[in-house]
Amino acid sequence: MKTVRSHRRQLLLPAVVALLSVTLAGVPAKAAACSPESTTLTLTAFDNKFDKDCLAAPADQDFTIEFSNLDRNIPHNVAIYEDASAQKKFFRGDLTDGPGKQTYSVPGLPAGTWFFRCDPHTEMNGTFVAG
Ligand SMILES: [Cu+2]
Repeated sequence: MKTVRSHRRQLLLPAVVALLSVTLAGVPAKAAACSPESTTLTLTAFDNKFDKDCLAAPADQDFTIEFSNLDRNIPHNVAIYEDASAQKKFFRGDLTDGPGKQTYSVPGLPAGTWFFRCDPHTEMNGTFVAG
């Protein structure tokens, strides 16, 4: 039993080290797709698309998203998650019936590069930069 266990550990450690170095070295510091300019953001949904694929807000500061939905009879929203898996939610705006407008008040996000989408139409999505 003991030999099997230590053997496993010997295999695991190099694998973890390899994974870490790929993670750290393999991704060049990519310039953010957009950068924060204001705590008042705007976003429009039209023809089942957002007009932006990148939103940005200062980290750790509450902000608003002035959301316009121009699609008649198609509800859209804006939700912000850690990543595209949508497992960790930062914010989920109520659905906005179209045509209509709604201002979302969003609590400050930690610094990082996150993900936003429309929940009913997950192909409507983009990058959210908090920095
Ligand atoms: Cu939608």
